[in-house]
Amino acid sequence: MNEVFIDLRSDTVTRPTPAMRRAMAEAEVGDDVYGEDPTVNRLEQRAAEIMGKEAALFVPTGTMGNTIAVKLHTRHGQEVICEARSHVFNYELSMMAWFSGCVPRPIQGEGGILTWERIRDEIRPLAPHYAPTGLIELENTHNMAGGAVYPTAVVDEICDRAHELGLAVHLDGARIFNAAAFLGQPVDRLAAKVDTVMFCLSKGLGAPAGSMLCGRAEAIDQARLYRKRLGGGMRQVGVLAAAGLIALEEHPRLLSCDHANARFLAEGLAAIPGIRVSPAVTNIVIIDVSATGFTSSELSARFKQKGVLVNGINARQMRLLTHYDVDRAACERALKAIREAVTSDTCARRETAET
Ligand code: TLP
Repeated sequence: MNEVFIDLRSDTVTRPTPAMRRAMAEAEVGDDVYGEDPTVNRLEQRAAEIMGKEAALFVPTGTMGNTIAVKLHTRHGQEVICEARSHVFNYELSMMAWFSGCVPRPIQGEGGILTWERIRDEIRPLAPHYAPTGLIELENTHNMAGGAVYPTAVVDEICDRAHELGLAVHLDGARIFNAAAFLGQPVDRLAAKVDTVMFCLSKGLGAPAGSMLCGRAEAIDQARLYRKRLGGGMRQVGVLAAAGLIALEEHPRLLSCDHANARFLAEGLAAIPGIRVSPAVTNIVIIDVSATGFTSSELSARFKQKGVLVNGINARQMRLLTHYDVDRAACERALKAIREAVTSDTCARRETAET
């Protein structure tokens, strides 16, 4: 995308930093399918250490990490409990059905956050009419709930109770480092009780590609085979792991800047007529634009004309994400452009909408 745009569509859009590019150019590599890429091995070891798990697997995408996790914990014909707006249910092309033969059992969480109370009544035993529950899946931070963060005690309780029933818990921690920055707790504490956790190097942490799936050594050995089945055996991929290592070691401490920028954006957006803002907790701001008289796709086009990229979630809602490539000055410019795009003929549009 052209340099002139301020890109708030996602935190996936960051480009590798100069340090990452240098590390990529200099990376020691080998064939990772033979386990011979020293940079990948180092990344997997560090990811496991930082996440407090026995082992980790480098996967090309978060979607592949979640897909493998669902497969690890379930059998065909089971249900996966997840939140109604979760990524695994809404944005992964039914991978849990396609690869694992499972159906989702989506449950509405309060602000995107599930509790054991909400989950408990949805757990199904094998019975003449039921598909039994195979897995509980949580998302922290919760993307479409505006970057909402799970209180760690809530995750712990879900895991404890699930384990008592012999059920595993997988955490989609695509943005778990944002949750950790918000809570002021280390990521291994947040993920202490989950059976597997996937996190993305390529979102807030800024790497060009890659995610990690972490868990028990035996599970990760099995996951390596599923990755190969999915076509994810990546050979001399130390060139990407090198950027991932920088993302993992250096970038978590920068995330609170993104959070401050998101709050700044949220406050500015709330002052624009017709825009309703959900509280910005981490780096995601969700706005309802219905009272502007424009649909979100109309606004996307208008913002783009003014140099700002924002995607709609649906006709009424839009999502803005802060990340390494947008600083405070860019947020200020974005707010100015958004205000102009919304207010230039809002009144006229509103009158039209009301008649
Ligand atoms: N999220 C992307 C889009 O797919 C919506 C984004 O722009 O936010 N879990 C969560 C919570 C995610 O937000 C995403 C990507 C994934 C998993 C999948 O990661 P990738 O894109 O690497 O497959």
